Amino acid sequence: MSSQIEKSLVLIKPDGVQRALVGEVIKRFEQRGLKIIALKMVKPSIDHINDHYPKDEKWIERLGEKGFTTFKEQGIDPKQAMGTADKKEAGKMVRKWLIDYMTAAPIVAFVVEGIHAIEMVRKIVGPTLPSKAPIGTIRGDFSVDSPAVANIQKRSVKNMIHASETPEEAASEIKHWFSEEEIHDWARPDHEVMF
Ligand code: IDP
Ligand code: MG
Repeated sequence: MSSQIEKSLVLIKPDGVQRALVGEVIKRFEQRGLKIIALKMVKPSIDHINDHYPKDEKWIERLGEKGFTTFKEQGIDPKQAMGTADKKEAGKMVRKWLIDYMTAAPIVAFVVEGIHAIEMVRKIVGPTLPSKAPIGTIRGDFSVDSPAVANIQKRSVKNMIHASETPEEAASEIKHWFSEEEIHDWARPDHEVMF
């Protein structure tokens, strides 16, 4: 079983903290059987967030593309709404808004450990865009934002949570946010009943 145990990084973004939903969010991971093994509140610097998010072209283009997909569905002209129809240009703009959003106020960072934790956490959180997130997910239950509004207002989509997407992302993000001494090894006795 131990080879299936993964670690994932979760951030409760400023909107989640300011809306006093920290307890509600943490509860959802704990009740699923996942374990919190590190946790802190931080007001991150611009540099820290800039290094948290990938800088490669592919990731930036994907960021631009997410909004364009919604624009297309809503019949919005990206050039008129954002001043560009180029996904790389749009991605660069969104990345900057994202840094503004993530550095505006304190966030809560934690590491979740458990079976298939990376995929499990993403399932609990829901897809990136709250407007498309199913009810029952954190994003679907507590947020409604869409690029159709956010990109026109020149701000990031407010979706309450960051969660690692891949094992590679999880490993580098955990290292970026926590030192080894801040990560704790402890046992949940209820796991003996659960597994
Ligand atoms: P994720 O947070 O679900 O992993 P990513 O694609 O990695 O999603 O995007 C990082 C963050 O960028 C999102 O959580 C969201 O806050 C913001 N974002 C993504 N797409 C858009 C967009 O089209 N407009 C504005 N903000 C966006
Ligand atoms: Mg991501």
